[in-house]
Amino acid sequence: MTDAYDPTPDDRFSFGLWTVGNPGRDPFGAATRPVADPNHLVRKLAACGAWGVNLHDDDLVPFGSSAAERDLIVARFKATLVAEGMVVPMATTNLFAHPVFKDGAFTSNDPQVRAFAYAKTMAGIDLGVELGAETYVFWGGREGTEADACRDPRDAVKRMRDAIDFLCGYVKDQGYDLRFALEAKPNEPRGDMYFPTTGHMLHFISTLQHEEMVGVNPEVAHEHMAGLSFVQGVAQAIEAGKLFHIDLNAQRIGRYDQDLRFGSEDLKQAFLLVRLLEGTAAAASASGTGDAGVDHSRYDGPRHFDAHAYRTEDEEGVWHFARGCMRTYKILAARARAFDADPRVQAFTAGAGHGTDVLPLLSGYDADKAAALRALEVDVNAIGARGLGYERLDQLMTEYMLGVAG
Ligand code: DIG
Ligand code: MN
Ligand code: MN
Repeated sequence: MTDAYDPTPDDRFSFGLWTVGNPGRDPFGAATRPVADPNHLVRKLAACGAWGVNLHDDDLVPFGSSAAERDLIVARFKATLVAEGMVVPMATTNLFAHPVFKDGAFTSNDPQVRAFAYAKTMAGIDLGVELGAETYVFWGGREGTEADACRDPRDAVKRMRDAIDFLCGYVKDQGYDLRFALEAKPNEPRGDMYFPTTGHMLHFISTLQHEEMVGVNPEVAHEHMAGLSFVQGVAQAIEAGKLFHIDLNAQRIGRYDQDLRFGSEDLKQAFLLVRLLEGTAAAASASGTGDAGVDHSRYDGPRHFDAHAYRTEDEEGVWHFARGCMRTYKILAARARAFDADPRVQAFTAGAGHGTDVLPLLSGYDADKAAALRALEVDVNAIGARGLGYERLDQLMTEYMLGVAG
């Protein structure tokens, strides 16, 4: 039985090979599922209605493969992609599994490790571009510390900047049409990781030599681990024109990186995130507040799930997991469109209309505006006593989410 929420390639949903291929291994137990062949995963993802598949270099070409072995694997994979009508929107490098990276890759104290990480990443970039990737993600899984005295954190920042600047230079020198997306995480597997949140990454990008080709790849679970609002962080990245990719999943606060099925935990934040990404919020607020020059551009990149099935599941459970990620996203998008179409909601996003006469004074300094602002008579007591109706708005949103409104 199919319905309006069954995914199609037009939805641009993508999964990493490492997600639907996760064998259920964890720090306390062995794999509960067989390791799947990448070509099998592509066929099953296509059958689920996914559009794209992403990969780390080692997910497709086992570490240490010869050039001939690599070419054979890649040729077969490309043939499968064509046969299944699937694309590779994003690629990345595994700079965290091999013991050589145990104390970091780009931030390692050992220049030889850093050199090897550069070379492995250039090869990974070549592979990604060969497969059609337009985005290259950097997640610094081992870039961090347990023994903080091991290096000056400022050296770590400088080394990371040298690496990203160098690799941007490589992409430009090769003439690749590729952008970088930096992914933050506060901890795990390292005790503390450098660049722990998307906010840290947004500043770091502003210090790069080729900042125009570098954005962020925020992940739901990672910002939640830091106790932050993922929606607000993503909104700031969109507003800065830096949301180049996104890792969708679910997470319960105060736990290890769970990478759960999208929407399976904090449904309200998932609803607000989908509302933001799909632009239903932007459309409503752009027509409402009259904020001059505020960029509410929506996100037009892949809807990528960096998540995996529960360890309890067999392969059938994995594909229920994958379909669940995509269906929940589509259901929430439909609910958000209905919510933002509601005149009562549009009245809110249009703003109560109070005090709009002072809007021209609030941007673009000049002495006249400063004088006018200081001469302004503001009835602070009347404003302070005014009810804002947010309980009604939030309950309305809850009822749209629960499907009893609209
Ligand atoms: C983990 O959150 C990381 C790795 O899975 C990968 O490097 C990146 C790609 O989205 N996310
Ligand atoms: Mn991720
Ligand atoms: Mn994660």
